[in-house]
Amino acid sequence: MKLYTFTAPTPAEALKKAQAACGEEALVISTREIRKKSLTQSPLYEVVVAHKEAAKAHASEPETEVAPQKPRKKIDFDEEILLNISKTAEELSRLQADTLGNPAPSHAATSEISAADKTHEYKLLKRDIEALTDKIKLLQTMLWEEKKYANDIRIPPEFAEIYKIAKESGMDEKHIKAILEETLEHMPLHMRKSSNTIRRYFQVLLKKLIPIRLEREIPKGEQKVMMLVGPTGVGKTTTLAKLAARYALLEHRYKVGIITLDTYRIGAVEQLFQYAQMMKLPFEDVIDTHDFKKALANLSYCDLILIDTVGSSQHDTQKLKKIAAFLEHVNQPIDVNLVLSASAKYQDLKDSWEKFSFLNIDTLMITKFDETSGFGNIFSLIYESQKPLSYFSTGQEVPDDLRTASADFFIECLFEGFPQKVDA
Ligand SMILES: Nc1nc2c(ncn2[C@@H]2O[C@H](COP(=O)(O)OP(=O)(O)OP(=O)(O)O)[C@@H](O)[C@H]2O)c(=O)[nH]1
Ligand SMILES: [Mg+2]
Repeated sequence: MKLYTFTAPTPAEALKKAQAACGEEALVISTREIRKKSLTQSPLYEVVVAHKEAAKAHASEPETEVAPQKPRKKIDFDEEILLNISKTAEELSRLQADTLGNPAPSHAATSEISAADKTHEYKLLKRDIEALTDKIKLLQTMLWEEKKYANDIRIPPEFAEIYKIAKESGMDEKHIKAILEETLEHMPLHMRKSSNTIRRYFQVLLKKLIPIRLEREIPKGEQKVMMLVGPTGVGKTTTLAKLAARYALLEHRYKVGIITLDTYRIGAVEQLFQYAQMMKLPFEDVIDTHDFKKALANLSYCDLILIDTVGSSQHDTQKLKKIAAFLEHVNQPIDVNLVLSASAKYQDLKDSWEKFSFLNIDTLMITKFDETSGFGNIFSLIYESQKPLSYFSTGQEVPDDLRTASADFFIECLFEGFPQKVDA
């Protein structure tokens, strides 16, 4: 990184010269007035910019190269640049305020500056200040984070806000790094100019990384069997009840049957049986693989069969093997859906995924959207597992708090948080 100095009668012109010589991404270190306006001379302003490899050949006037006083660690130098940019913006704002606050002095020399010139200069200053304010916003955001990571891959200041959002959402560092690296390589330069454009670019990019399995009609004469598996207490039974209502009573009018394999936990059968009774849906509870075959046969007239399973900790291999045995025992294709809570840590989600994936998971159903503020953990799981999302559970209310998965909604939650219901 080298420093270059540019001078001109106005800060805006000096900045323009700097950008022409060093490019738009040159970082402004300082701006100051080095010569006061007099009767015979116009004022002179100096802008010092830092740039990796400034294109000296294009500079419109000779620049002074200012060598850093002593060798420092790169990150210290960068920090100094960040702070200096804030100072520069302050200076620019002050200069602008001075200009606006002291309209044309009455002496002859200044009266030569036409009103049109002043308007033009004001517009230039305003534009530059807006650009700097945007940079400062991003840079201030960047000052909070771990320097080690920032130093590892150099995050340009324009990406600081997006880095912060991703980090605070609980997204895995490895994934943030991979996505940032890709983006830095491919994002068109003109899009890097404002934090809003970068934010929009990221939203679109992340959306494209979210696979969704859309809800489809069940073809006439066919039967669909869906099984919900997952860790304890994530909301399998509640989600299954919501799905039953959706398919039998709300969005569709299918014949729906319910089977539970969860005869292990006290009260589990009762919990689901009550939902089935309320919705007047056929219900079968199953203890072993033989029963399972019989239950499927009993419900053969149904368009959709929903199967609830016992919650298994990812460390409980016995229970997981038992679920696998049920799946292997029937010839019928069964759609296996892993239910996971959005409020779990990424590491726990990853452990669950690793333990359950041998069941040949078809989709992920994500619950408890209303109980978390960060969705980066789920994003990372999707990124890692490449499994599509099918349904989101957004609260405890059966059947209302269920929605079909959508990348738009998911990314909205990732960036803005889950839109909590407002009590009437
Ligand atoms: N806040 C919130 N709570 C939920 C959601 N889904 C389920 N719950 C609650 O989570 C608790 C557990 O739900 P269950 O449906 O019994 O969970 P499960 O996975 O079947 O639990 P086990 O069968 O014991 O493994 C209940 O109190 C549900 O009301 C959700 O989307 N948001
Ligand atoms: Mg349950």
